[in-house]
Amino acid sequence: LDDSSKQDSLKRRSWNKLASDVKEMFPFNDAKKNVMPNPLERHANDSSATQKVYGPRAELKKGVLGNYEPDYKIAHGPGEGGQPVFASMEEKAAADQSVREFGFNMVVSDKISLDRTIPDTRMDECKYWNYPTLKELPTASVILVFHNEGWSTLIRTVHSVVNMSPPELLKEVVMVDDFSDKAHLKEPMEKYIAEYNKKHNNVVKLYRNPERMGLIRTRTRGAELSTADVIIFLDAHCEPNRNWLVPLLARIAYDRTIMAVPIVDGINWDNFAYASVYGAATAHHRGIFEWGFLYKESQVPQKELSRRQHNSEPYRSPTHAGGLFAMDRKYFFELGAYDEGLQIWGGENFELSFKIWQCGGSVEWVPCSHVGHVYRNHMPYGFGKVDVKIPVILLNYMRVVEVWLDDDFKEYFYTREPSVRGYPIGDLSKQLQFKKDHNCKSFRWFMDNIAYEVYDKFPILPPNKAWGEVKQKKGMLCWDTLGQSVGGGPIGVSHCHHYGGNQMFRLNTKGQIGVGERCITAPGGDTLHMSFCATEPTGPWEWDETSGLFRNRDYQKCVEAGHDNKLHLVRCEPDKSAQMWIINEIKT
Ligand code: UD2
Ligand code: MN
Repeated sequence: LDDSSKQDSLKRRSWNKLASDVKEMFPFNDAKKNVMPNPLERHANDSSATQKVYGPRAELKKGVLGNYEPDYKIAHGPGEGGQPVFASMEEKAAADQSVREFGFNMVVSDKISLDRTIPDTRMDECKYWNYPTLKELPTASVILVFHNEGWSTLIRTVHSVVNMSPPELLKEVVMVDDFSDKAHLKEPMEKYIAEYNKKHNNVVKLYRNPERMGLIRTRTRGAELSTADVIIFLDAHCEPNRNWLVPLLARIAYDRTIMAVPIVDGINWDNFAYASVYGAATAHHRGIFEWGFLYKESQVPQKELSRRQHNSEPYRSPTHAGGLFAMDRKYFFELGAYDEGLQIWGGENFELSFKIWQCGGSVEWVPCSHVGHVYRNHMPYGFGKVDVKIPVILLNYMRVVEVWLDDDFKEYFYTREPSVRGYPIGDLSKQLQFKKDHNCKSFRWFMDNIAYEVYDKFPILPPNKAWGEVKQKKGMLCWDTLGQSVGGGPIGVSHCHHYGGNQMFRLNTKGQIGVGERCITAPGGDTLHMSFCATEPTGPWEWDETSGLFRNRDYQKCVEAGHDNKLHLVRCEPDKSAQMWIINEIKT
């Protein structure tokens, strides 16, 4: 066996193990189930809580009380048990084409049953929880918004939602087509849904947008069209796991101002293998952000974990990835739904989370609810006609920042994204009025009490001394990351394009050079490289505006573009034009 086929067989072996776990994890009437204490008990003294203490699991009858475990037959076929599936050599061209078109390998997806089984990725504890009865729980509308999604991934989402949810709780699956133009999403889909509905009590409802609205506005529309107590958004390429629904609804039944977020498992875009993103499902993570508002996940701080008695209990999270969550429908609209000024994609997760936290609600991640999501290879769709000169995502972030951040925190965002400062972002009066009317708390309160680990992971940035393109004083070339990432080759120079991006650098007042969320270092004292930014936002860099010298204090050397068009540290020579740099601000 060569190395790669060895790895492959290892991978397959571990997947086989998972598949057999599926069987092992299945007994319903295990006597062990009596021994787990009841995690809902901790709320018994809380007057706002449902006062009930629920009985031990063994007394519960399947399908009567909240522990809904579907009849899960072990099936044999491609992708069953969440195993990877591969395209054949003959299929490779079609597979590659489908990846370009959808961001997923649809050739592989098409081989997998729409009702396939997946491994149970929950913590073992989850199987011993007692939940409210189906009658005590609110009903749910699952909302799937989609734009030009592939057939089998979209339809498998519908099937798995229906297969994995107690019919008593799943009132409807609301599909909202965001102006797709693919033929398979027209009549063929309508016909398919009509047939499917005959067998499933008309559970699926299909609506279409008259124009491209983007995922954020389409979700608000989906919520308007929904009729259940709770709305649950999922991306249109998801596979919910066992008993995913009840733990989410139970939190909302307990407190309607909780946004309940399932743990997102990964489905591979190329082979559709299903796996827990963090391996051991007991290591909890939660959603945070850096100061350019790139979404991040990191381990839940001990302080938060120890607020709970059981490791499978929900924990609070500053934010969430955006796609998958449950909320009381009325509460969603009481909060004003999503800001209507947010366009197409991005930032809406922060808008909703900050609004919830600052105005009295909370965001919780629920370890006993797992949902698989296919992470794309790339984003296959464009944003349609948008009248914005900066990236739409940054415009969205700016709206969130301007409404929900305090002035000092706003400044950290503009330090990280200096080129968008002052860009017109439209009317915010509705959002600001809401914040005032609801007496919402400050962002500092949110940071200090909820998102405190952000201070450690992403230190507050000192102001920029200069930012923009770093251009030769007597030449036409600019510093360019050349698309290098951390651990990659040296960065260099190329023709100045004035678009920012790979040519946008920031030198802060403490000597650190930033580019996007990364930093520039010269680890060996020669070439310059992309690296993770140090915990302290400081560095050895100095730029002298008059001489143009870019000096590294650690090595007492200066930056020069070599004949290889890479940036090098060499002996400083103040009169050498190859060492003279100017920094021009540019607007992206
Ligand atoms: C993540 C979220 C996604 C959303 C996004 C930021 C997860 C797993 N996914 O990106 O839900 O919060 O971040 O905004 O947390 N769609 C439309 N109209 C559009 C574009 C997309 O309906 O104009 C649909 C799309 O078909 C899909 C959903 O919106 O069902 C999310 O889009 P995505 O899967 O491309 O986003 P993703 O997972 O990269
Ligand atoms: Mn997605």
